[in-house]
Amino acid sequence: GGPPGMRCFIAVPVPPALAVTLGQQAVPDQGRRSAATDLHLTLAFLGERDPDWARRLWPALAGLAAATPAFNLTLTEIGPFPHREGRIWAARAEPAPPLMGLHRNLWRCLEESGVAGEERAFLPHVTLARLPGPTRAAPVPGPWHLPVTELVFQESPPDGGGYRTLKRWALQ
Ligand code: 2AM
Repeated sequence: GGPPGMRCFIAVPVPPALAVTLGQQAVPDQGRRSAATDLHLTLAFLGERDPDWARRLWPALAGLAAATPAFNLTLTEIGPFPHREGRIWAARAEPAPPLMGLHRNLWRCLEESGVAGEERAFLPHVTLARLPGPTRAAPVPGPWHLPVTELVFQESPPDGGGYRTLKRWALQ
């Protein structure tokens, strides 16, 4: 019984103009491209959660967004990525202090709500394609610039892709 859980995560969305630019970059053969409207940089993957539980996080997340100045982030290169056994083709973001600070403050909020910290290290990236296996394609040097102006709370449907934005907060 009980309401079904939803798979969800908190992310920085990629604005449409940059999504178009990133969508024009080549991905390795047989890569399954992410839809332009799905591009994001995940700050916190929450896994399966009850929608009511998620809603109770929202005031703290609104407070965090309102207290965080917007900033620009450099995407340094596009290439293979160590997560998921190298089966991800992603734009790598520099671990700049404003991003790492936002990530730390977000996790402070989440831990106060009882969310256990993540096992995998935070390697900031925007996934552009999923690959059937590791690739030998060489990385493509950037830079590209990601304006970090919003946080989004998104639901990831079980069949992958087509994320649904449940809530959106503007940074300061
Ligand atoms: P990925 O793109 O590197 O696979 C929706 O699936 C978002 O949550 C994606 O950004 C995905 O990262 C991320 N995600 C999925 N499972 C995760 C996990 N166990 N730990 C951290 N992030 C995860």
